Amino acid sequence: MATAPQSFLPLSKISRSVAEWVASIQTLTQPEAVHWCEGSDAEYTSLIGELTATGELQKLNSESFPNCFLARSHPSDVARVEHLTFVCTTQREDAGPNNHWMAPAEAHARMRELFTGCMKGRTLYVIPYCMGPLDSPYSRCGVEITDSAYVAINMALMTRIGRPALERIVRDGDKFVKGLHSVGELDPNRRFIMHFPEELAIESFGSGYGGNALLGKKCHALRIASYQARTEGWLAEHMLIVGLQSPRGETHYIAAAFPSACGKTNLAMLIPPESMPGWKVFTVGDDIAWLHPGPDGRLYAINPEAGYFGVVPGTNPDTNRNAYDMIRRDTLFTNVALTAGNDPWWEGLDSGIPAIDWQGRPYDPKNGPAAHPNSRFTVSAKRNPGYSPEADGPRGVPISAIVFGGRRRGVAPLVYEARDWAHGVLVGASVASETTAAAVGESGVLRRDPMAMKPFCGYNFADYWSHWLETGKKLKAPPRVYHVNWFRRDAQGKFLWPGFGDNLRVLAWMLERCAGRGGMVETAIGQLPRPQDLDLRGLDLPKAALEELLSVDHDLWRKEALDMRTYLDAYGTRIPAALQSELSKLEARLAE
Ligand code: OXD
Ligand code: MN
Repeated sequence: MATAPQSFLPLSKISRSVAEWVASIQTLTQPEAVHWCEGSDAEYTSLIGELTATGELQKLNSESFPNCFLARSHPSDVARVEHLTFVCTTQREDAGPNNHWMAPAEAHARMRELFTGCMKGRTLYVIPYCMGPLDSPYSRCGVEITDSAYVAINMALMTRIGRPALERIVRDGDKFVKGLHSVGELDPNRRFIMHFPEELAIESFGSGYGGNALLGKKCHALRIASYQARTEGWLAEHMLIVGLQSPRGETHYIAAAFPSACGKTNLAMLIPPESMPGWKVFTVGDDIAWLHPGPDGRLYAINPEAGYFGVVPGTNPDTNRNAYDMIRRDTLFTNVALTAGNDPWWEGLDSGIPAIDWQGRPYDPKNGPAAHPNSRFTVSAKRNPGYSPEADGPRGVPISAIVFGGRRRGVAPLVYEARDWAHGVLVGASVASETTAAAVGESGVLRRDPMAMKPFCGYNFADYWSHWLETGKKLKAPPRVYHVNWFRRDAQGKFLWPGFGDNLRVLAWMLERCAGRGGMVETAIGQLPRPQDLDLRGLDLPKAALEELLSVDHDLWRKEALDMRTYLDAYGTRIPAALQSELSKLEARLAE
């Protein structure tokens, strides 16, 4: 039911259910003060002021980086903690072999112990937020309670927070995700990120790192939302959304899933190479897509976020000009290094010299990189010069193609197209990628990361693949599905493909295919472009490199299919028959 804006009402009076929940958490955590976040600019500035006064934020050079600040986290709290992240469903099988599981009662009891009295002497911030445009039927709301002002300012940049979100919660019939967070003592031994999808609730303790603490992002918009999406008939995915306008003037939108720190932000903000004049690129989102079957039988995407929490190292004018320009003002940096002139510095910048490392020590290469490999920027999407005007629209954008990809030295070619939606689900389910610094643990280890959702799917992957297959059946015009690998290397370990802006050459082929024009060759794994089907004008790529990039080695692929079968076996009888049959068809084609 629509209600008039209630700007005269104190926030605590707008939604009785939110107020009651806040009161119960106040009793549990015993804070010194309670601050309801309005979401105004003045409030943001005042929180920044408080954090600067306590030294939690450091103001950067205001001439070169106006209104930019640096936060340094605890050195043991720099990434997501997948081993401490749990999905707590009543039945263990509903969380699946892809998740760590704990019974809800046990998880609540453990968390209650940690949260009891944990905010003594601290301020409790109440952050009502909306994931997605405030007026979109596809958006969903939540309220995060936290004792971290750093979290509050990050949430202000990353989501739509404050009074309008609270008013939307009332319009939604007081349905919202309850997210409770405390940094606790930042003790890795007292750290848990718990999800209760059946209760639409999150409890996170002991970490201030974005992916563990900004609960609107991975916890809500992926883990809880993926579960909710299944019950409501849509998909919550770890995907960027990008709009491409061709020189013919046609605009198409692509959603692309890659594991963390594999270049989603760069692809979402791609700058066309000079040798491809007339192309324009618009960013709708860089990390998460909520996908809904639309009334016309196409799939529509919204970006639930309103800002970017991107990996800083490697960002420079050649890799991502828009991101480089975007983070020169109004940006929060976490765990980057500093120059002597108080500018932020990171590996991959070709100007400036690091003087202080990410831990605040004088820089010494013996201590490792100057900026942490998972150092981050947080910035409003409005700062992106390529921000799509459609990103704030309530209807979302129609998706022409879905792209899956991983970071793989070999096996997967530069690009291939799935034969149809069901084959596309197998292609997505088969994604494998080398791990990165975005999560605690060894980097560079190859692991299966279906749909790039391994750390983020809030329920059993077998049920998730069934849901993907069912969603396809509801679409009259499903997107075409692709797999890409920008990271293939030669025998010497050198990347074969230049990547970044030149990835547009591959996307342009996909759009030609969607328009029914692009050429291809059938292979056992799907359809690949022939060299002449890719626009390679102006690109100096050796013929042998192109041949290798577009090659499919049947022996390696037979091993790949076998590995996939072993992987699927872990999901037992819940695996949809249609997925098994797609794998059998692939095996049969490879045996020919
Ligand atoms: C992220 C991640 O921060 O995937 O987006 O870890
Ligand atoms: Mn991500």
